[in-house]
Amino acid sequence: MGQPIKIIGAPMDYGADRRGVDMGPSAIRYAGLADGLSRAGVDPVDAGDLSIPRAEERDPDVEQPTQGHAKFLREVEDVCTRLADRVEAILDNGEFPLVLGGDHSVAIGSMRGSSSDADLGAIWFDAHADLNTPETSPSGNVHGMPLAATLGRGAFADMTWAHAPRVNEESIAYVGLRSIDERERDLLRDSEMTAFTMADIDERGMTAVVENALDVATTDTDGVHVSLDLDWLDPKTAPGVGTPVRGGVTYREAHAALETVSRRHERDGILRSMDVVEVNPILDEGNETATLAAELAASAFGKRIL
Ligand code: 6HN
Ligand code: MN
Ligand code: MN
Ligand code: MN
Repeated sequence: MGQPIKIIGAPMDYGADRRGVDMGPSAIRYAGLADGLSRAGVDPVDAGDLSIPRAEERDPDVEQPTQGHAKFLREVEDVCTRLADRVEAILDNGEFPLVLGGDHSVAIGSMRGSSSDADLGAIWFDAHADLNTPETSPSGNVHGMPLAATLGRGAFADMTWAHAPRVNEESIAYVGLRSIDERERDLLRDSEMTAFTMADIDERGMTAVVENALDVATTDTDGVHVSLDLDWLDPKTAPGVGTPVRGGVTYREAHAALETVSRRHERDGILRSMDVVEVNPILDEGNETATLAAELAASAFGKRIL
């Protein structure tokens, strides 16, 4: 057994419109995450959940940034600050942080913590670009903003809890993009990030695309953060998500992607942290999206068919 894996739940749904992603950590555990990781040959230790007040007890619109709109931003700040501290402490202890969301805004905390002592690359497995700022967001939902927050774009520039100066846009690669808002597209085009869309996967195949994404995320960095949003998959395979987009990756492509990450990790020890987000058990069918989330985590840590 290699480095112990510390599982930490962040049952928060402040960043999403639909209630239910706060149940993601429970559903992923129930689906057999720890067993799957053990069978993959790693040593999982469950550190439990961060305690997070229910959204109903909060007012979504207090203390907004001066421009634009970001709902529950103060609550997201509180959770992500605590999460970043936990992630950093886990790494300082020689363990691997595996964060269970929660909506995708938890990645702000994961990346901030994971990059506190390291230059961090990232691979973003997602249908969406998550690059809106409070100024460009059509929804005001912070789960559409975590990369803008990490990179300190727009209103996030002065928010030290969000901006992670040791994450550079040159070291971020998207895999599987297929839904981008209009103003978000301009932000992406003007950036140095690498974006592999579904069309790239169609043309070149998943394994080649992920190898390329890993090259991007490992160049001039000390390690890689993998952020896995379950709406990356096709909604027929992963129905339990709040923002489904047709035309996503298949069951087999998803496993191939995480197996490619795992092979590179076995060779070069590249992985530093990971989050698995946006599982919504209320919208799921028979916990299959949570089950897939657990399986894909096991694939990332070395589960093989033979
Ligand atoms: N996610 N681009 C849309 C928005 O509201 O900003 C959707 C974001 C979805 C975010 O799935 O993590
Ligand atoms: Mn430290
Ligand atoms: Mn996302
Ligand atoms: Mn998404």
